[in-house]
Amino acid sequence: MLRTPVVLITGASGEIGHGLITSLSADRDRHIITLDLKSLDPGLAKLVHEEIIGSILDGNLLERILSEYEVDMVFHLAALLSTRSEFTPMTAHQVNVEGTMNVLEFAQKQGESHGRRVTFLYPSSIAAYGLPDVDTKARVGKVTENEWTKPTTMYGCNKLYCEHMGRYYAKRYKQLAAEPLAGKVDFRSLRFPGLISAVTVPSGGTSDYAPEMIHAAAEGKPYACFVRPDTRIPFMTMPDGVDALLRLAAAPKASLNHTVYNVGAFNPSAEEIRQIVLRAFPGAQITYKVDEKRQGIVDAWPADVDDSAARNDWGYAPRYDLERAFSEYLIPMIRERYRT
Ligand code: AKB
Repeated sequence: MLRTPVVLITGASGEIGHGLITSLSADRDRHIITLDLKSLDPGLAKLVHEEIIGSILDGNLLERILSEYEVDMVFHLAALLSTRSEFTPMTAHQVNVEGTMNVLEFAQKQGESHGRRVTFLYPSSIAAYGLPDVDTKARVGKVTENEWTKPTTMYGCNKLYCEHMGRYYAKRYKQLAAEPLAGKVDFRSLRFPGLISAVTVPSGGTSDYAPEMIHAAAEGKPYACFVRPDTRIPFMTMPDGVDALLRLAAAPKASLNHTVYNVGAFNPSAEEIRQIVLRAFPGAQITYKVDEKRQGIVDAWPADVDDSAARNDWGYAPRYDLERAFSEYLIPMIRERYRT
């Protein structure tokens, strides 16, 4: 039983959790507990106070955590990504929507029980957008948070709905009750672009072609890219993604004019990524084998995002543009990772 404030990270063994645990654990006053179906890498497990193996769908388990800890911050990372969700839409809805509802309700009860606001960080996605066709996508360019939000995937629908649900908990929760109950959950969400990590490889997403291409080249494996060369969506490096989550978590509440913020860093086409990778790994075999169905998903995502609200409200400032992302982060670290 730990009655000092703790941070809960759900889905902690995934790609974002990896970087987040490392950064958060630098603050020794903050205890971290994690909840995931999969166990953490042993190096990360050492950095957390308790690693709980289990599901966000397990109400009894959440009750147990509620009784043992005073959680005042939640990073709710658990989710099924866009490609995987299309194969199992019911499971996607259970994990991405019902699971999120469980974790929001958990945060609400935490706030009611210890009396402090629970900061709730929710990574949403560019999948919340749905552009009707590639001509419109090319014409509109950067999108703001409130336009073109007609997602075309189960995952995108789940993310958009949960953004609304988070806002409901923060502002209107049980609005007809005698006592005011809203505001216990301080919901803050980022719409992430494709994230590219040098230390982990994603699985189950549709922006995966970029990280897959880079990691395959470094490993000396051939790679067939599943989208057309001219495909363009926004990306950012994982360190910038983790930094954005931490900055948004630390921002004074009064400075936040929105609950959901776009964040982006660079938006190369698939062919531009291929050319950079070929310069770094001249022998790499990168070809195209377009999967029209997955292509359709990426074609509905915006070519770029307008993230001026994040920059103005809480100082979002990615360290890596396209050039620096590859020369200072991805290429050197990935080379190191696969060095034999
Ligand atoms: C996915 O491809 O599903 C994710 C995302 C863009 O949210 N990486």
